[in-house]
Amino acid sequence: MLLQKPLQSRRGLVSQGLGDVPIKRELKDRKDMKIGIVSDIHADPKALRRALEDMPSTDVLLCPGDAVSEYRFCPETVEILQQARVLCIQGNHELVLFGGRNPAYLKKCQASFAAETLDFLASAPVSRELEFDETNVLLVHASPWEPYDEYIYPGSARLARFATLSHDLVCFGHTHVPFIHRAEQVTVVNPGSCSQPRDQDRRGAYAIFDTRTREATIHRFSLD
Ligand SMILES: [Mn+2]
Repeated sequence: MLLQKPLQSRRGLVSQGLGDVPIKRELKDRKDMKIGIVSDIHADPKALRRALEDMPSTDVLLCPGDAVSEYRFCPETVEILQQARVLCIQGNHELVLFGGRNPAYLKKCQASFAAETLDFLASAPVSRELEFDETNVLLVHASPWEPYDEYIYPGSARLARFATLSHDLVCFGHTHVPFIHRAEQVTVVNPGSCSQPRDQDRRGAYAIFDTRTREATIHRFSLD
């Protein structure tokens, strides 16, 4: 059973989640920002570290879900996300783990790991709206529309619908297939997975969005 409704009201979102308020205040007046987007880490701290090392300098980092796996929580991954002040949402894997569908494993995690480490992801929202340098950003794990778990691949007929959103940038993951799409005024970015690519390219992936040019780029790095 899901604990939260995936897309929450606009007003509620910006104040939710750990670290959101101080970061928003700090970044509020910054111009020409680089937004780094890294997704579907699946409890692989080595791949996450590689992605962050490979990434050019950024002003803010976003993770649209699946930082851990429903059967493998990883405190090291969470520590990296906390240190880098990555703004996270929950993916389907966090929803299974924290939503009570894997109770025995959740109990084991609660006995093994610090509550604040678990809470970093357990208290994360399932969608988030943010604003950086007049760029309105929507972060969801798979899709902004019910049932919220659709797999949206490059070339999907669903992509046209993004033009109906009021955001400048929509980021999601879930498919582990990176791509950038322009639906009229809306830039759609799936950064792929930093650890488990599912396209033809065996390298890890992340994305950068530049608020000055409003251009997104996909970057690949070696996982060997
Ligand atoms: Mn995933």
